[in-house]
Amino acid sequence: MSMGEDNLERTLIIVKPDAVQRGLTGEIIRRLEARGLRIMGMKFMQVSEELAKKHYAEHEGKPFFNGLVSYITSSPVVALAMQGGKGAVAASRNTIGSTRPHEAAPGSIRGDLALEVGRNLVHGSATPEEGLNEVANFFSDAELIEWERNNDAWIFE
Ligand code: DAT
Ligand code: MG
Repeated sequence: MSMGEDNLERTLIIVKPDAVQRGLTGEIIRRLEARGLRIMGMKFMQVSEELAKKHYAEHEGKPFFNGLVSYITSSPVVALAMQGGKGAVAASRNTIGSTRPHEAAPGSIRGDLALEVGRNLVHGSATPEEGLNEVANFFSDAELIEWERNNDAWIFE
């Protein structure tokens, strides 16, 4: 890899319960991987109520908070830690599309595959700082692998 690890950004991706139930797990991972993000951790898991409340702490007290927690804990998810160079977190958010799928651009995951905010298929960290924190909430260090992908030099400048 031609870039230092210091330049890498991390994002927590969650393939949410609706996406897993709809058989869209592969489609969602495919789009993010094809964009160039490199998988550094991945697991199929049931999100506990405790982890859900921690993950969505910024939304505590909002009217949709309880619905959000019950949605993310309603059925298993696939959690991924992904990384890329500068701007990778912003790029992943664009690939995911606007929070409210009916406003999401066609070509984005939500814009192509979802309609409603409470069934928006996928989570992605909003900033590099959020990415670091959220990945740490979902993955232990032992579950994360720093590795060199053979084609990194063709994706990371
Ligand atoms: P995002 O998931 O795009 O990062 P967010 O962090 O603002 O969006 O909110 C987290 C989740 O909360 C979002 O995926 C869906 C839900 N949510 C946000 N705003 C909402 C609203 N106004 N009504 C209902 N659900 C909402
Ligand atoms: Mg968010």
